[in-house]
Amino acid sequence: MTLLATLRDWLDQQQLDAVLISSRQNKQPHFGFATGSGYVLVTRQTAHILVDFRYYAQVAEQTSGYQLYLLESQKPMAAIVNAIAASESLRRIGFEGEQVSWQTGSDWQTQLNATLVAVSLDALRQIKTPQEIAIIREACRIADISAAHIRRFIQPGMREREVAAELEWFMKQQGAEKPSFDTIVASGPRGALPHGKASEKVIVAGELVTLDFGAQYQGYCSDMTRTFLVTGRDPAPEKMPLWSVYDTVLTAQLAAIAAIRPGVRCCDVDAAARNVIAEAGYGANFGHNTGHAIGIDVHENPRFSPTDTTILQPGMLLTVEPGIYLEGQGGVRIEDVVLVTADGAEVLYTLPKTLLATGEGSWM
Ligand SMILES: [Mn+2]
Repeated sequence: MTLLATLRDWLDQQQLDAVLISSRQNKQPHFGFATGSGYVLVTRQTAHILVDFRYYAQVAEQTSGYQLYLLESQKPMAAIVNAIAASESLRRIGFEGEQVSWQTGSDWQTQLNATLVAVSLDALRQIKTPQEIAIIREACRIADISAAHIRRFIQPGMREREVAAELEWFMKQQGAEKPSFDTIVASGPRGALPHGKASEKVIVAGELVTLDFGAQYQGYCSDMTRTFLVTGRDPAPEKMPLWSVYDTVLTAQLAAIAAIRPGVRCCDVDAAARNVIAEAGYGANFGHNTGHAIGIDVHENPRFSPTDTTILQPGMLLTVEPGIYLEGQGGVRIEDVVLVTADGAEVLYTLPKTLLATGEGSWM
């Protein structure tokens, strides 16, 4: 079904006459590019895009099937929407309550001649179209080859920040528009920080280093985590316990992937990973969800969490990223992006998940 047909089915279900879309992420499929500016208004019969001068030409070139309006100070959104509402007798208009500020929502309530209903459109993005899946595959391919590159690049003595810079530069060379989020490089004890953004810390031989990063490609995100062993000398004996931690995280990650197929609840996939980690005695050291859906946003719904009962369907894309974090010692996380297929799951990365050493001539 097309984007507009899907939206109109949803309007029926919600008993709405129209929906006013204002968020960057929900406008993107209509505009064909990402911007915080402008609006999409979809009614039962017609579809409209309202943009200012900066975007008008690009929208005119990239879209079809929408009536276009130029937003100007004398012709603001409310005037245009009120004219459409009058001509089509629109009474109930949905708007993105979670995405609009209180101030904006209050203004709209006084300016728009319709009953405004706060809605969320995010569920409509859960099942990706074949075209979206193809784009995300490319975003994942960029992350995958960048992970292979950065593994060879990392040497003891480098700063985490230098590694992040090389990784982000390389992703752009491969076609990424930008990183999907601030690159995480967490080495040694900093590995205990699940979101340890790259710092000035020098990477030391024998440490583990966790890299969590992603590429944005054509407005869609990838998200990937690998934990490597920094070479230079054999790991110190006191680091050895993390080897079994690594094994536990990998076993948990594979168990979650094995649990993914249509009809399964998200919370059951979370449990598959969480049980492995709990049985190994690290339940308290895994304090986040097992994964999240991904697409236009890095973090979308549903989640592989203990409480999300969403049923998996083909075409959903989610991450699987269990981790174990030991304060003062370090941590391990391994993350893939997984496509829910007709009968199971497809991992979109190829880099091996066995513990790999850094450096060109690595011995593992
Ligand atoms: Mn993630």
